[in-house]
Amino acid sequence: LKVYTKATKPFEGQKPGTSGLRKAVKVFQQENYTENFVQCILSAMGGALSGCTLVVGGDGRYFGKEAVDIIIKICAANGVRKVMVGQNSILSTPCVSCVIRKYNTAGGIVLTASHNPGGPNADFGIKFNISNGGPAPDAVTNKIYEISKNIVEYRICPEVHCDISVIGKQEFLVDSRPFTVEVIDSVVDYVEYMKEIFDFRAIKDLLHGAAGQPLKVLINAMHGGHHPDPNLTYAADLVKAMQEGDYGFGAAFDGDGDRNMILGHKAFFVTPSDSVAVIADNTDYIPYFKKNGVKGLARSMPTGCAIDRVAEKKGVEVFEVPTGWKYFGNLMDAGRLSICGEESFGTGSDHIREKDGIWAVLAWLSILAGRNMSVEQVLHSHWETYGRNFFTRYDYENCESDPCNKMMSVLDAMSGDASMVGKQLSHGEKTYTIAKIDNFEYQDPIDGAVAKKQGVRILMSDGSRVVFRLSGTGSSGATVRMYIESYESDSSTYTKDAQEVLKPLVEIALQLSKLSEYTGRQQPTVIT
Ligand code: VG1
Ligand code: CO
Repeated sequence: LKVYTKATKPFEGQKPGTSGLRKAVKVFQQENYTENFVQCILSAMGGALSGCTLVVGGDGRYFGKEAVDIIIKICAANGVRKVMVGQNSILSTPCVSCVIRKYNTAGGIVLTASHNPGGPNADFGIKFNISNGGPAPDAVTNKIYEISKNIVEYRICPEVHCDISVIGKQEFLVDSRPFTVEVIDSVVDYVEYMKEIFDFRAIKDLLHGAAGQPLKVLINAMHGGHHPDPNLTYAADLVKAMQEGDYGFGAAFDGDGDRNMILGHKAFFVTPSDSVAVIADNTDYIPYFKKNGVKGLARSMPTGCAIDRVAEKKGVEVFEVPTGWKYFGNLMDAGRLSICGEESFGTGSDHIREKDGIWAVLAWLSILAGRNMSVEQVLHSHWETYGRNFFTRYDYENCESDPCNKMMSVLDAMSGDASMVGKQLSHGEKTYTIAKIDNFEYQDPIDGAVAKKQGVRILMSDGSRVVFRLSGTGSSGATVRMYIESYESDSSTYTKDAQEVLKPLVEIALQLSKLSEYTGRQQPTVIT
């Protein structure tokens, strides 16, 4: 088969965000848009490209199959030896990570816009994962972006026609070099791995009620037709069904299966920041950790600090990284990080290099089985030991970009203003004193890479925190995220509603940032 070189022109804005390039489907459908970006990914691989194997798959949203077809044709023309594709283009994000690692491939391309809605009038996304199975670090995504600004041509082999509905290998000769497309089962490798990590027998006994009542479980695998973001607002169906009281455990996943929300009986809500802390505290019930030990823990900066307390008690390192799973990878590769999470419903471990929703559910079920407790009992026991980190996030979606950028620069200026430290801020009975204010900067302890301006943090003298940042996954306008956290060690507060406890700090944060003025919004789009 023949390789063609097609002339093209750069598109503006092919800059991967927190988690790949996310745009409206219509943007990806423009002539050469997707081709350009895929060529940039491959070109950025440099010497690692020729003769390599890549994994390709996604969450099955609109435009996924078209994108797979384009990727295969461009890979064929760029000297890739083999592409492993999920059957019908489907692989969850954790599964892509698992397959990359299992077969030692050079990387993979994930086709998803995750928690953004899908469909012809909604979003699509392309993300490159490197050979460790994790999202490409900034150095790689910056390189992709640089190449995208100057691209003049791409290579394509239009005659590679594959049937991705049939599992098995299809062989081609491209420019007289062999090229293989292997269609793989969408779940088999992942399921096998989960069976190694967890004690399925114990989970089965729990579900069947070997030690008492059977545990009834309700799962909502959210999909791209809706807003597939597992939180109390967008997974309202699940919450409502759980409130009826028939089920003891509920969970929702996002479109690509890497996020999770955990609910107990009657929709008792586990915040993601607590969830990861509980898992870290209960590793005895998970065979993988009994075998490998727990080397270190981590969270993203805006995530509630519950896991820090677990790390302290266990005497292991704890890391605070910028938002986005790509920042955990190096620590895991270096053997310094075992379990980590983000407040945005992301939980995971070093079993792969992506967050993993199904893994989180299996971890929770293992803990419930091991401790013979309900979700709510596990949480209460956790708070009794460690105190409770109340946490909430306010999202203001799709605002006008300019005023939001302005607000962030005003906050940034505050973070450099020494006179802010010691300032007292009050609302009602509550008074907070600013202990520190900065724009979060992270230096990767392994490769020294520096990520700057990752969000303005206002740290109060009692350990409470307020964080402001702009989303890097939206496809239009600006989304402001405001994160509020406060720690309580008085057990009479543990059963209180987080919104009630955090109200004064929320009001203080809104006043300080003048958020309503800048965004024009009186209310957030979503509270999580
Ligand atoms: C959001 C979350 C972040 C998460 C990212 C990707 O990013 O806040 O914690 O890692 O989405 O998740 P941002 O920049 O919009 O705040 V996923 O499931 O969309 O890959
Ligand atoms: Co996701």
